[in-house]
Amino acid sequence: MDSHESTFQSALHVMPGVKGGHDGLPGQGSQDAASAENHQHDHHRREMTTQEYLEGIESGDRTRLAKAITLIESNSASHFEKAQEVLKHILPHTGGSIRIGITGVPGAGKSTFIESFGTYLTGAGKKVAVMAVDPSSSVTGGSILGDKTRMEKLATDPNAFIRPSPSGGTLGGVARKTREALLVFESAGYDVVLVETVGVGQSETTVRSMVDFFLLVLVPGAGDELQGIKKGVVELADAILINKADGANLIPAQSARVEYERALHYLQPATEGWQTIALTASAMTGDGIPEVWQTIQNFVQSTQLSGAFQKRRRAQERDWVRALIEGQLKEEFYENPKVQALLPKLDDAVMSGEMPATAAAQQLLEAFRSAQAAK
Ligand SMILES: Nc1nc2c(ncn2[C@@H]2O[C@H](COP(=O)(O)OP(=O)(O)O)[C@@H](O)[C@H]2O)c(=O)[nH]1
Ligand SMILES: [Mg+2]
Repeated sequence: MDSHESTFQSALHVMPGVKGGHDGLPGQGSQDAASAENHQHDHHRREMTTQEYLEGIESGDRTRLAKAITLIESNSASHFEKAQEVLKHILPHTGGSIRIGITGVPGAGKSTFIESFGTYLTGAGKKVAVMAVDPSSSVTGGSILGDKTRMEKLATDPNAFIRPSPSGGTLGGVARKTREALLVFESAGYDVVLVETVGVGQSETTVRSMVDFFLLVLVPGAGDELQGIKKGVVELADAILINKADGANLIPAQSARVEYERALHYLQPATEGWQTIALTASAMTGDGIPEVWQTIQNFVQSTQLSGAFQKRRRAQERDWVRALIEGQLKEEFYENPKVQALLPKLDDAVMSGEMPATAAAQQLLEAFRSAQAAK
């Protein structure tokens, strides 16, 4: 970890991500941020108790809140248990925020939008938490939310908290940590939680599965406006924001909005009872930003009234249990020594055409089951 606590208190309230294992589940001997923090700042090297974490979250003190999130992001087995204990206690105080996902290709203006939108919200008296889901961050060193200069005002805003993506490999691990951090922010009284992701692979679907409202940020482009973005992503969105609607881009942005609006009528809406809409804004000038918030408020009001809001949250909880189980099972399977011993041979046999894939899978599963039974 190259950053220290002073980062939290100094000009930029951007917290460091946590390096660690690859899966988001407790590992052995992985670098441990929570204890590193204690070693740096707590000279008697005493681990914080669950009670102290809970008081820290409740206090609203950002340094202590940061510690609780660091605990959640830790990959050590002992911290995992403590984190789960903390989560169990805060659970009754969660659920009160509006959870918003934001996606869009690099350069669309997500960071600039978050700065503008986040500042607008804190100006309206809201407490705003910003997180990112970026499974590539361990490779790239954090490609999203990394650009602090685009979020200068928000980063120093006492009512905003920016937390970069937890680093470490799999989307599943990053997703678990982000979801749990989201609960910590909610129990600490944050009103709006923004979760940013880039359009890579499955990460939009993952973020969609943890938020109430999903915003797709686009820029007006030349030619067919529907080219170049995956239709599947449009279908996840509750609103499409054509950003950079300023200067020479204003007119193209407005016509792009009309085109999207038309196209959206042919698509299945992402949320039951809500017609996905297209908006224009300029994250740079702030034009259209209040309308984005108004749209989200309309969405929340109408889906809460219809029950779609609550229904989605319940389904998300259920799906989350399934996702955790699937992740854990997969993990255990591939870490099983018998499977590890057999896998390369069977891979070769399948690739050389000596063995059908089904037979190879069967043999591996049997090896796994027998190893489990012998435990
Ligand atoms: N003209 C204009 N430029 C913008 C706007 N929003 C973002 N940009 C610029 O677009 C570039 C990419 O923005 P950034 O927020 O980093 O995009 P991200 O990769 O999606 O986070 C930067 O040079 C921004 O200054 C806008 O509303 N209008
Ligand atoms: Mg960015």
